[in-house]
Amino acid sequence: MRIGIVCYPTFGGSGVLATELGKALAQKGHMVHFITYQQPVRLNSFVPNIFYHEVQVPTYPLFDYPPYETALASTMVDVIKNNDLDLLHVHYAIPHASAAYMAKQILKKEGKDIPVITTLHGTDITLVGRDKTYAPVVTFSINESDAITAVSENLRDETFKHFAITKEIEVIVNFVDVSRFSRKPIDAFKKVLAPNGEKILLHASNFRKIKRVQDVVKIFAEVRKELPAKLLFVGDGPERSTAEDLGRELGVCDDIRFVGKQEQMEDILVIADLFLLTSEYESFGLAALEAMAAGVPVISTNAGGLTEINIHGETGYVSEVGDVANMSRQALSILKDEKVLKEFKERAAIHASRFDIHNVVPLYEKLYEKFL
Ligand code: GMT
Repeated sequence: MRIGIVCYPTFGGSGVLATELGKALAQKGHMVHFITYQQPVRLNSFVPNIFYHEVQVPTYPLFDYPPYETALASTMVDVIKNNDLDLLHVHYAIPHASAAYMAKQILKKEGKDIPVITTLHGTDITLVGRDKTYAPVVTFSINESDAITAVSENLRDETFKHFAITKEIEVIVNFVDVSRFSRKPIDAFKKVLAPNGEKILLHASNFRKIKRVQDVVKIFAEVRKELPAKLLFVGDGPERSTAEDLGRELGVCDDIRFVGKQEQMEDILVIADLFLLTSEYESFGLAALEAMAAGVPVISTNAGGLTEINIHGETGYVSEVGDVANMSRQALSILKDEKVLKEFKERAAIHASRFDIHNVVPLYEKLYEKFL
């Protein structure tokens, strides 16, 4: 098949998932054309049947806001026509689904019917998409898609709850390449971060408000009172300095390392003992799944789709949003006992393998085939 993939090229979960999907499809022999405004971060090696088309957004003094959606729709038309694409798969509704609708209509006038598949990822529905400035366009363009998928049952339910959707939404869960994440820890790396064998807690996100990173720091401070530990913050974003300030206030800053945005997550996750995800909402929590694939148990909230991947008492524990005391107790109960920690690590890895790339990518292929 000749497939167009549209996504955000950044470190966010939707872009990561879309890029990994494209790479997996290409490895299976499909021709995959990425259409984005920048090279996607996970598209970092040469794959013969992957093509990359950058969306250029020319500026003009009149434009306070350069019209990205128009440029994207025009690029879609160009790429679909010149590469005779069979379908277009857009990730994250805003503005990808509406740009795809526009491209589809333009191509229809020229006699080509391009099927559009929209995958909903989370904040495009639960946060940004619901805002009344976007909602009518989001509702319309989702309904105009030939197929709609959501990354968790929770997101599917939320979509029906908040938008007047007239079509079926298929749940195709996010996936992880288990073989990539199940590797041996690099000892030297671990020694630099935890020279005295301290336990390593890790949080990875875009540090937006919804992630409640201050709760991560508070949990770490509680854990630190009882055992030697280090906290690794991966990623960057608006709440990073809040986390740093709080760490200083709680006297644990020296044991916190901010390592910024990282591409080689598999090397970092494998040295961690516990992954913390304190979000107010997560449609799925791909970062937690990647941690589990690396054999790292997860302490998370029970928000959104998190309970679909983090199984309470098996792969980690879940708590009410903001219940720092409970999450700290849960973290300590895992970290304090080597035997318990080992069992949680094993179960996390086993559970993650249910979401292995080889189980999920065929579901997308099956969906695509319906339109060919
Ligand atoms: O979490 C973010 O803010 C990034 C966002 C994105 O769209 O890039 O992530 C969403 O999509 C991921 C991949 O499907 C999910 O694993 C995340 O849970 C979801 N984030 C939220 O729902 C907040």
